Amino acid sequence: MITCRIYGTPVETGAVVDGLDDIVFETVSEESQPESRRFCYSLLDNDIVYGLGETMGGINKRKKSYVSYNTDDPHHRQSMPSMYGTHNFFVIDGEKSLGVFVDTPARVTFDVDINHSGVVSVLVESPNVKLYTITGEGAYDITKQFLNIIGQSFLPPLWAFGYGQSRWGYKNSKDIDKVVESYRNAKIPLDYVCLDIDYMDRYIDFTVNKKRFPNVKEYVSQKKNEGIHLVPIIDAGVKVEPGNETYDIGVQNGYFATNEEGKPFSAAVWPGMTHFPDFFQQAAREWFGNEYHKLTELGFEGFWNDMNEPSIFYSEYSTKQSKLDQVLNFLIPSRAEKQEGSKNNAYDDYHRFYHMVDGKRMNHHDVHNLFGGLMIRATGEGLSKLLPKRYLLFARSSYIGAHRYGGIWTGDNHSSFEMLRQNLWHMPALNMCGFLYSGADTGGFGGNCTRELMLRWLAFSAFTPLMRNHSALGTKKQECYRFERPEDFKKIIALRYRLLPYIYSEFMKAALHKDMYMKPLGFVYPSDETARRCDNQLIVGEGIMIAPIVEEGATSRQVYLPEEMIMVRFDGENFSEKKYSAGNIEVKIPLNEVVFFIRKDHAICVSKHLVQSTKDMDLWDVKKIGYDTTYDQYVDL
Ligand code: MIG
Repeated sequence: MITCRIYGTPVETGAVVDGLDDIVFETVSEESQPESRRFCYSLLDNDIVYGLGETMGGINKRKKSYVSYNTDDPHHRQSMPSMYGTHNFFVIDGEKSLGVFVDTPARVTFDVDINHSGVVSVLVESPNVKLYTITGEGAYDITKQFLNIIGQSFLPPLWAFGYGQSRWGYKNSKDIDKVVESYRNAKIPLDYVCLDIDYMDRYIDFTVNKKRFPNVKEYVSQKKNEGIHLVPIIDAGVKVEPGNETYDIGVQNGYFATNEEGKPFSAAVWPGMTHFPDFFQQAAREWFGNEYHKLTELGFEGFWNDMNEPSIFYSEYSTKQSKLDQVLNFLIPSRAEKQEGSKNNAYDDYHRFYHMVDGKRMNHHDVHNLFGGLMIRATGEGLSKLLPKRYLLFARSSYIGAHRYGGIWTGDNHSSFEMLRQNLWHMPALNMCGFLYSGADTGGFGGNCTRELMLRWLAFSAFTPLMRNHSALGTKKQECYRFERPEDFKKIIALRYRLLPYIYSEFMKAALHKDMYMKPLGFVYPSDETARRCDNQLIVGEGIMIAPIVEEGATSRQVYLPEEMIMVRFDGENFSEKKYSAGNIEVKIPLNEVVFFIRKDHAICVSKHLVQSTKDMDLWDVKKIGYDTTYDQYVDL
């Protein structure tokens, strides 16, 4: 059962779109409105708090504080309060269970059992909020009720489930060719390569640098014939550049966010000074979404959206630089970022521009957490009009509801086992908030990735819908073929491809049935206390349990089997199966192997042959492994 209490006059966020007739709405009437509101929920000792999407920490969110205020902070650490997205849904699960969705674009702080308070305290920094509470039969049932009202996940094409290679630093078609050739030579499957900001002409959205990509249209189609999709990045800020069509149309029609004087607000990001599209206006969303035609006409079918918190280096108000500084920063954008205080200015700057929200001029700060998600919506709506088939889209900043238009990746993590564990913890929490298509920068964005870390991380990412190796400029290159014995990497990515009939099928089922694709064990075995406390294993789809090695130096690990299961080992060619009864087992997992478990009385489908790209994949050419039962494959190209 779902109840929604409406306080004040909340902004329509677009998160809840379905089942409205079954929700009990109550308007809370009051004489005067407070500036902020606090809601508290008491916890029993045994309660687990699940959810909160893209926040740091484990599967159980207890004993930490989280702040929903979309932030570009590339130094990921356990103590960071905010990440890129706002996903204000959590479930308290124990003897009784309760789901809570705090629907507001305002800043929200969640103190979850801080100092053993035994309380979840939610502070909303606005009088206006819709507070949904959901009761039901435990965490899984409550989450499914929530997924039912926020609408169906975006459906990516099959190739988006292939393996992708990316790196900030690929400059031109030659760089891309080298990457593709090296993967093909090493016989490591690859489906797409991402183009980071250097493909653009001076970081201007919807342009392609002609020197770096001379015949881009032919190039895109040539790569597609080789089974490789190219996936360009689009940033939120539109360069101030009279004569550029995107800029001109935006200015002429009032499609940009405005400053205190009502003129387009200027903030510096990669292209130098930019204006931010006012994604709160429907007309602006349509315009921006349609601008993608400049790229879809060249053959691109997939995109990633970055800097949509929005990230700000400095603004027309926070620039404290000499003319020379400004010129240098303009010429060398990376210099601008390093300027003292440039990042910290963002918080003040978020108070210095405005949007038109349902005909009302509103300060950005008050609707901050919605901005990124609305960019995803603009992009997704545009692409579904421009392309006859499914597109790939994943973005950095998001709000619940944006999952209907695209996926997300978890931003600038770094090369460490801690971040691999975080990736495992993030996945079910994101799934709870509708974001089924997601994944992390495999191998880590910042820092240098070791061979061991990359192999272990790939063995986990092999199960996440988005499986992309991405790294930052200046870090050690981490394409799989650069490490010793690339055949070990091939083995793991081969497993991903052999499992694609299952992964793709289970993803589609989860999306169409408004279900989760990756679940904590406690969702599936709620009355098993050991399963509930397990935070290094996950259920993937209906039939698989994974228990990856996420500790540095480990060569084996303990795996908890809540029920009898079949352990499957993949050696690069063959799947070997062995039955184990419920309980703890110690499992050796060599660096170049993937081990997973098939749940009792479940079967799964695997491809009989390995392909180098999903383009050559026959999803029906499968064999069944696991228990002697049927498997309903969902295939729709
Ligand atoms: O200020 O486009 O998270 O994936 O490689 C950094 C360059 C901008 C941040 C993204 C990252 C991307 C990088 N971007």
